[in-house]
Order: sequence, then structure tokens, then C-alpha cells
Amino acid sequence: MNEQMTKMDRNLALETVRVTEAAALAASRWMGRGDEKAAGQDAVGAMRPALNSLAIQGTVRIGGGERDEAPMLYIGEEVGSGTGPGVDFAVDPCEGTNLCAFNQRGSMAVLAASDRGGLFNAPDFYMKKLAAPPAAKGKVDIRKSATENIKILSECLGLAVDELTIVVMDRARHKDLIAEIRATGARIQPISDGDVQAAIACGFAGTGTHCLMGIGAAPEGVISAAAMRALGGHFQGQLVYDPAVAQTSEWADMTKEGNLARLAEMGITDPDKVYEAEELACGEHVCFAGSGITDGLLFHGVKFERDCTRTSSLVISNLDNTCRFTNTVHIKDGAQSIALS
Ligand code: VTB
Repeated sequence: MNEQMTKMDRNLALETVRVTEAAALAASRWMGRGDEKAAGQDAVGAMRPALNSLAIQGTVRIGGGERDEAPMLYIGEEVGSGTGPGVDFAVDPCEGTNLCAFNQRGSMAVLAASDRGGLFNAPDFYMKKLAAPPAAKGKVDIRKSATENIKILSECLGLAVDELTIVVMDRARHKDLIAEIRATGARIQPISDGDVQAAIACGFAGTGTHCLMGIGAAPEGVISAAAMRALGGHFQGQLVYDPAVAQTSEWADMTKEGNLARLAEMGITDPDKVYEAEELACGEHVCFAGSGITDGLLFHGVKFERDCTRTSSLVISNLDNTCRFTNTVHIKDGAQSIALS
């Protein structure tokens, strides 16, 4: 590979939306059909050639897992045409496969892109996350209690505490967190999955949600961080390695000591480190692209019409400091009448 490769340019951000559109279109065929595996597989199958059509030297840093467990878009997989700027990707072709399979809100195809070395190679661990609007950036802090952060949020946003809505994943591990948030008077918006969209939605006013708290997956945290960094919102993450904290059946056979050893093997010397968005997505250039599969807080899902299929997407880029909301009409063969919207 050419070591002298150039950095990402701003047009790449626009190109990446084709990639998430392709994955969303493929996954949408499985919307509500109860088969999350098929939705995920087809989304990956569509995202890969779309990534390969980009004129870049790309590498997947966060994707479907290690090479032996993920046939496509595995960690370390090279994507792109092989010439052009060096770009690292964090991808999730169907974030919230269950949401897609059961036609619930918040499923989307997403990716984050940055210059080579610009995305944290997050281990397949859990992560405690805190996402908040730009007005609260650097003021709320994941080291503080939920109660303190809600007070700060209320001051920063000019809203009474009982006017705030905090998104929390509906998991046993969040029982105490939810009780603490409710005790402050703030409301909870529970979600069954999809904390990436929930985190990024905190970056925008008008979504009716103001903050994401709680523990989700670490790789997804990097995608959220990239979007929030490009947007100027608040995002912090802290790895979770104690099975007693994660409270997930996935970790039934794991121990805290074993997990700490795994992190050390990966070169993570301070497992309790709090990562800022700027560390999780540290590259000079960072962009995020997401396309709705099902309807959500940020955009609509895929809509089918006789003559076309419509996708709604969001591209956030710090190369030109923009958030672009795009609506794309994918014209069917023989289309005769395409409505304006
Ligand atoms: C998390 C969250 C994702 O799956 O990865 C979650 O970040 C899995 O958490 O948005 P559990 O193991 O507790 O179920 C999602 O909700 C969907 O990929």
C-alpha cells in the first residue's frame, strides 16, 4: 500500500452516503419479517461492494468482528478501489438488527470514516456512554453522577429538570440508573436497541430527547463519537469489563480478571480511562453517514412506492462543518410518476 497516501477530501463524505443507502435498501427488504440475521447479512452484502466502489485505500477498523467470525467487513479488511486517500472505517450495516426485523424505530445503516489511524480500535467490550447536546459539551461529565449531570444539563439547555428526557437502553444493568434519573424528576425514554441513533439525536435540538446515559457496545460507541465530534456534541465513553456491571448473558462465562487480561493483551493499559469523542475519533478529518432502515429520531426509514424507493440519510462532516439531510429517490425500472416527496 502506498505510504504517501493523501488524506480524505470533503467529497468522500458525500460518497459515503451511497454506501449507507445501499445497506439500508438491502436491510429494508427484511423489515418486520422477524429474521434479524438475514437483515444483517444482506446489509453487509450490499455495503461491501458500495465501499469497494470508492476511490480510496480503505480499511475496516470496526465491523463485523474478527476475520474468522465475519465473512465480510471484518476488522482489517481492505476496502475501496485501492488508490486514493487512506481511510479508516467503523461500519455497522444494520445497527439494530432486531429493530429492523421487528419493524421498530431506530434501525439504520451507519459508518464513520476518518484518516488512517483516526478511529479508536475499540475492543468487542461494553462501554458506558454519555451523549449530550453541544450546549452541554465539556460541562456534563461521565465521572459525575446522573443526578449531577441532569442538573448541569438543565442549566445548559435552559429547561427544567422535569422537561428533560434521558434515553436509556432497557436492560437489567440500568435498573439503578433509571431509578436515579426518575428520582431527579427527569423522564426516561427507554430503548430496546440502537443507542447509536439515540446518542447522535442528542446532538440536535427538536428530537425531544436530551441525553443518552448507560451501557451499550463499545464499537458502536466509536461511531457515535465520530458523529458527535463532527457535530460539536458531547460524547464520552468508558470501557466496561466487569460482567457484574454489564449483566449480559453473553458474558456468562467471563470474569472481570479474564476481561482485564484480554484488554491488557490488546494494549489497553488503563482500562478505566474515560475517552473523549476527540480520542475515540481522533483523526483530523471525521465524517459520519447514516441512512434510516426503520423510522427514527434522525430520519425516516426506507419507503416503498410503485415507481421508486426512498431513503433518508444524514451525513455529518468536519471537513466542511456540515450536516446534510438527504432524501434520495431510487428510481425503479419503467417509472412513470415520481412524487416530489
Ligand atoms: C448494544 C447497542 C446497540 O445492541 O450493542 C446492543 O450499542 C447490545 O447490547 O445499539 P446487549 O448485549 O445488552 O443486548 C444495540 O442495541 C444494537 O446493535
